[in-house]
Amino acid sequence: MSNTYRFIALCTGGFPLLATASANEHPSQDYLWYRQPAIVRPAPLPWTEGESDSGNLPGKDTSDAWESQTLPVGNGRIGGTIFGGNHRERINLNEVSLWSGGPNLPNNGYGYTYGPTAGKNEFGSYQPFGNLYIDFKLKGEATEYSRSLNLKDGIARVSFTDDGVKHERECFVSHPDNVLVYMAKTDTADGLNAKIALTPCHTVTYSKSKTGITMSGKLANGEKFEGQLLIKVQGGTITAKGKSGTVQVNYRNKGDNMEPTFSAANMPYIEVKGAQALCVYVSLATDYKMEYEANWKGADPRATNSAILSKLNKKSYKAVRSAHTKNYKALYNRLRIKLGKTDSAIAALPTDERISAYRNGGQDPELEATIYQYGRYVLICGSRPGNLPVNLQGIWNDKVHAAWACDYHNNINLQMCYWGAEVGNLSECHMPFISFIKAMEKPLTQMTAKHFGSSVKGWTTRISQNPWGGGGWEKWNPPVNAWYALHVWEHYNYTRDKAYLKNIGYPILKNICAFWQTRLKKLGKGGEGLVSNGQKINVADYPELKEIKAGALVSPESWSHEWGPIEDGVMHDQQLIWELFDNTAKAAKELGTDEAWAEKLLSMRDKLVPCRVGKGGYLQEWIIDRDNLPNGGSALSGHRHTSHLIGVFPGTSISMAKTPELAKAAMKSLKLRGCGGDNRRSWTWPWRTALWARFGDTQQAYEMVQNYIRYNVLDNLFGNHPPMQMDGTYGMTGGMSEMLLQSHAGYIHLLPTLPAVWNDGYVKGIRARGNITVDMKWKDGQVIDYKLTTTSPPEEVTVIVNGEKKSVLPTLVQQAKDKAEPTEQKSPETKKKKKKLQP
Ligand code: FUC
Repeated sequence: MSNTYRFIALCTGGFPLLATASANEHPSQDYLWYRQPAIVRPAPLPWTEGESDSGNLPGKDTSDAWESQTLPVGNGRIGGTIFGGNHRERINLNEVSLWSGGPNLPNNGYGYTYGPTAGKNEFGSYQPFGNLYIDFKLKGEATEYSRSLNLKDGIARVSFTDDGVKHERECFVSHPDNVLVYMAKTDTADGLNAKIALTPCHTVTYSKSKTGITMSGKLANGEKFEGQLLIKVQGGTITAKGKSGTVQVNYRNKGDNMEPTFSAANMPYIEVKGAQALCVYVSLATDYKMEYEANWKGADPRATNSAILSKLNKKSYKAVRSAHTKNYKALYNRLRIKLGKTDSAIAALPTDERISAYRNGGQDPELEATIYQYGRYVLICGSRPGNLPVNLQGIWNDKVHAAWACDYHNNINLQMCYWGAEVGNLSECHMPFISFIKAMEKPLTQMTAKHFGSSVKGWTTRISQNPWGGGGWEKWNPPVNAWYALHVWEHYNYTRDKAYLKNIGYPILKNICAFWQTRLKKLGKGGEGLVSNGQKINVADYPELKEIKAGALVSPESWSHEWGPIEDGVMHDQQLIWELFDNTAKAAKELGTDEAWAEKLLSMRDKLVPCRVGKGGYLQEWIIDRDNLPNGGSALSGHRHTSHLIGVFPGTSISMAKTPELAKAAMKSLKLRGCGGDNRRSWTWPWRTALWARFGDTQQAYEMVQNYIRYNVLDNLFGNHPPMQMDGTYGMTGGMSEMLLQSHAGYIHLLPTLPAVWNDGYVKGIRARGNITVDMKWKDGQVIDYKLTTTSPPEEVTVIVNGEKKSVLPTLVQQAKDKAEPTEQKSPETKKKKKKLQP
C-alpha cells in the first residue's frame, strides 16, 4: 500500500467514505499529524451542566492546548481550530470581522482599551465567535487514534477505533460554499449518537429549528453577528432539544486570561441518533463591511447566513467537499517544493515528535519544506480577496481579550504576514492587505491631519490598527505608510498588472508620497536643526553630521522600533522613504503619467540623508553614530528589531551587488544583534533568514530557519512570540524563498543560498519579479534543470545559474484560468527528463 490516502467511494447519500490512513501511512511532507487530541476542557453545555470530565483520550499537557495543539482550517473569512477529541469534539470558531471597539475618534485613534465590551470610542479587539461542541456517545477507549491536517487538500481529519468500531471525521472551511463543514462517520450498523451545541463568547439569543440552531447577538459597539448550524444525517434521526432565548455572557479574570462565563441551561442543542454519518455546516456572519463611507456597515448577518445555507442545503456533502478541494488545490498546487529526503525513522514520527527530534539535532528537510508550505496554507485559509487581511493570529483566536488585541500591528507583523504571498505564487491572497490599506485611507487622512496639523497631507497611522479606521498603542508609526507602499508596489512588480497599478496601486502611492512631501524636514549644513528626544542638539558634538549638506531631508522625530531616542533621520525611515519615492517614480513611468511630478520626487529622494557606515563598521541605526543608548545599554546588540536593515530586506536599496559597502556594514550589524534572548521571537527568524540570504551567507540563513523551529514553533506549527503569533508562520515562506530564488537586484538568482541539507530538490511554481514563474530542479547543490514562464509578452532576463550569468527568454504561457482540480502531476524526479532549457 502506498504512502498516500486511499479513497474508497461510497455510493449512497452523497457521503463519500473518508480517506483512511493507518497510523504508519502518514505522508512525511505537506502534512501534520498527532497521536493524541488537543485536550478539550470541561465546558458548560446544555446537556451536561457542571460536568467535570469529557472522557477524551489524554492530550499533551501544554500550558495552552488551543494555541499549541489545535489544527486550523479557514477560507479567508471563517476560521476554525479543531481539537480532535474522540468523545467530545470542540472547534473554536472565528469570523474575520468580529471586532469590538471602533474608530476611537475622541482620542484621535489613541487609547488601548480592548476586550469584548469595548465600545466605539475605544480600540477594541478581535473577538472569537463561539465554539462548536459535539459530544459523541462512545463505548470505550480509543485505539489507533490519529489527528491530521493535510495541506494538499486543506482537510483536517481524526480517526480512531472505539470498541472495535472505526470512527472517522473530517473538517474544512469551504471558500466556494462559504461554510465550515464537519463530518463524522462510523462503520457500525448501530450508527452514531451525538449531541451538538454552539456556545457563545458574548450575550446572544438562540432559536432552534428541526435541523439547526441560530445564535445571534450585538456587541457593545453595535456590530451584529449571527451563527447558524445546519445538521444533516445519513440514516438515523435528528431532534432539536433544549430551550430558545437569551443567554447572558459575563466575563471573569482580567487581561489575556479573561473568559466568558454563562449558564448553558437555556441553550438549545441537536441530538442525532443512529446515523451512519452526520454533517454539521456552520455559517457565521457579521454586518461589518470594509467601507468607511458605509460607516463600516454591510448586510444583515441573518440574510447572509440564510442565503449561504439555503444554497448549501440543496447540495450533497460530496459536492461541497469536492468544490472545496478543487478551489483549494487551484491555489495550493501552484507551488511544489522538495528540499531533500528525511531519514525514514524521523519521517514516520508525528509532527510534535519530529519537532522534538529536530530540537535534539535531527535533520528534517521535509519538515522544513512543510514549514514553507504551511505559511502558504495559512495564507490561503486566512486571506482571500474581499475580506479583511490576517491579523496577529491569522484569523484564529480563542480569547476575548487576546494579546495585543489580536490586531493589525504594523511595526513588523502585518507586513511580514504577506512576505510569502507574491513569491509563493498566491498573489491574490495579498489583496486583502492592499484593500485594507485603501479602505483605511480616508479615516487615516483625518486622523493624520488632526495629529500632524493640516499642512501635512496624505496619511499615516499608529502602530496598531483595527478594522474601524481606529488606531491604538502609544505611538504613531509615521514611516509605516512607506512600508505599506512597498507591498502596493511589489504586487505590481510581481504581477505587472497595469490595471491594478493604475486604479488601485498608484493612487495609494501618491497619497503616501503626499505625506512625506509635506512632512520631511530640511536640515541645515552639518545637520543644523537636528532634534533628538525633543531637544535641538549641538551638531558640533557629532562629527558624523559634518557631511550633511544644507537642505538635506530627514523624517522628523521618529523611532527605530522599539528602542533608542525619538529623533530626526532615523535610518529605518530614511530607507523606506527612499524606496517609496523611487518606486512611485517607477510606477509613474510605467503608467506614462506625472512626468514632472515624478522628477521632483526623485530630486527629493536624492536629498534624503543617506545610510552611513559608522566608526565601528556597522550600518548606523540613527543619524548619530551610537554605540550606546542615551538611557544606557548597547545600541548595537541584543534588540529583536532589525529596523535599519529594512533596505536589505524587504527593501531593495542596499545589496551586495549595488551598495557593497553598506551591505557589508549591514551584515556586521546583524551579526552583532545575536541570536539569544529577545532575538528569539516568532518574527525575528524569517526576517533574519531573508537578510542572511540577501547577504549570500548560506550557513547563517539556514541557521535562522533552524532557530525558528528550535525556539519559536509550537507543535501545530503555529509561530510563538510567545504567545502564539502568526507573523513568523507566514513570514517563513518569504524568508526561505529568498534562500532559493532572489529577483530584487534586476536579475534572477537561482539557489543563492542552498544549504547542504537541501542539496537535492526542486521548486515548481516559485515567482520572480517581472511576472515570471520559475521551475527548477537541483542535484548535489547544482541546478540541473530550470524553466521560466510568463503570461506577459516575454522579455529577456538575466539569470544566475550555478554562478554563471545567462540571458533567458521566458516561455509565454496562457494565463491559468481557474485551474480547477489539477490532475496530480508527477514530481520532476519521476517525470521523464525534459530537454534542458537552453538559455
Ligand atoms: C511589535 C513587536 C513585538 C510584538 C508585537 C505584537 O510591537 O515589537 O515583539 O510582536 O508587535
